[in-house]
Amino acid sequence: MDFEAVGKCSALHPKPAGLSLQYGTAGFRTKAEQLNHVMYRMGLLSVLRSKQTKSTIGVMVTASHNPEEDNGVKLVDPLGEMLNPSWEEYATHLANAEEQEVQRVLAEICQKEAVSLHQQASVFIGRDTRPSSEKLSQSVIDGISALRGQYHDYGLLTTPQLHYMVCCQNTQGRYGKATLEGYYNKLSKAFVELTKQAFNSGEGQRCLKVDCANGIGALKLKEMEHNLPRQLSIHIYNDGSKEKLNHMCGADFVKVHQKPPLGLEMKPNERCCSFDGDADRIVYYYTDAAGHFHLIDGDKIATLISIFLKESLVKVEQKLVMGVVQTAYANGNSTRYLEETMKVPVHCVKTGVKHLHHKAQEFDIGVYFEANGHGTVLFSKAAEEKIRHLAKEGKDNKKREAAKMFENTIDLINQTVGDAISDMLVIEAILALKGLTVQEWDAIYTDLPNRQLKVKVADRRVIDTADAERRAVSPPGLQEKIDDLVKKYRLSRAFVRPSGTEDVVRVYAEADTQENADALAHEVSLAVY
Ligand code: NG1
Ligand code: ZN
Repeated sequence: MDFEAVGKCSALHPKPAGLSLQYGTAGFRTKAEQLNHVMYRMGLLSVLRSKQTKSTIGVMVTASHNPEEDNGVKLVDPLGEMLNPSWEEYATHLANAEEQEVQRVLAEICQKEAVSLHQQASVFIGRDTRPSSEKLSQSVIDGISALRGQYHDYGLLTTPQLHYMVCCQNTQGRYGKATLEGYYNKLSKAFVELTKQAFNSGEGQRCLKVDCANGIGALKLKEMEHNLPRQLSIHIYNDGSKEKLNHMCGADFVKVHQKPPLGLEMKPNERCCSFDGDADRIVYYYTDAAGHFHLIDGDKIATLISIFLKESLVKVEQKLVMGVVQTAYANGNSTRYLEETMKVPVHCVKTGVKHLHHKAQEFDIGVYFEANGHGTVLFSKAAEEKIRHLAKEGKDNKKREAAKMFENTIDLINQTVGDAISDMLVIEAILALKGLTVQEWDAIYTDLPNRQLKVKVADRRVIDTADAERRAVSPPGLQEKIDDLVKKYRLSRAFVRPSGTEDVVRVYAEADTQENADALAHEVSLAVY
């Protein structure tokens, strides 16, 4: 194939002079007005990746929890996973190529990856509700069309919905139907079945307030709501009709500031949750009678789900190995609770969903969550088959019924990536089944007080880390300084790492009291300069 059409069209999507971007942990992210060329080129790259894998590839236009003026793009691999690391490099290379080099870079990728240009290409596209997203996704389409790829534009989707569509398409429907209706039906059917017992026991309505960050989550939750049992009464706030996306609301705001979002009024002990801007993260929270705010983050979500799955395993009498995967940001007390009380193996990996996902694949049941609320559960093929077989053919009635519940849990979980809607339904089902209030869930263990800070430095790449980002190996002397500061406090821990999505260094500290965690974070941030 000649790349002439690519060249012509490329001129319509010019790269701003001198601009260099990197495909980071969440794809490309920056100010929306700088992304036209990146979108076009990711359209091109998705066609090559599709030809090479002989599968449908996804392209999602979103900047998740970042400000409304930003945007971003990431590619989704055939089974709904994040893009393969060597292709991340091609993405960076292609995005930064000067106009006249684009065709050559494409040819190089084709040669290196033995891409057969005669192969058909198919790409699925989704986008969030940012004002810039529609135009930018049109640039993706221009790229796909320039290489004569086929595409399906789903328009507005949550990020995890696009991952789901791609996975369904490439597994010939075994994972579900690659339509929004298919997604809603799969999840709501599993939820209805799973909660039948709890909801039919005559208990009143269960209310949940949901802050949708003024983003796509509101639209999609509204589309799904009527499929859910009326015993779960969902109240949507920050639906985007009044305020700006992610502004003083959403999962990231609530987690980082440890306070409620704007636009959602909380009465004492009401169960509330927040999605982020593309609905792949979720955190829960409530205020107690004294007006104190309590955050229930990804670590506590992972713990609740792990407890439920462990109990389910006992009921079906299956010896499947379960593991939990966390990052350095996991609260120290969550790790202790999982390891010491629950006796579940816990692994710490580098920040970024792809690292967690990869590690979780090593278990029969791999639960992974970032503290910020991004996470899901993976079931090995063998584990899933065992449970489904038992649910269908099990001789023992009790065990068969337990296996059916387990099967519904599996179907309710979006295994391709963290999914706020799916995670919310899993949590609501578990709380209803176990008859737990939000306070009881919160009380499973007590979080160590902690603080996260951002530090602007001249070049964040001078910081290099090891041991799943828990230690700084450069610049020399920094780790020693951090060690000395940590020694000053009780139950303390601190680390620094360069962000993969923002031009900042992140500082994390925990200690016995909030004052001490704040002081330690502050002192460590001074050591970073
Ligand atoms: P960076 O900017 O690399 O810290 C943030 C989150 C990650 C992950 C990515 C992608 C924290 C501390 N970091 O990465 O966990 O979610 O964004 O969105 O929350
Ligand atoms: Zn997100």
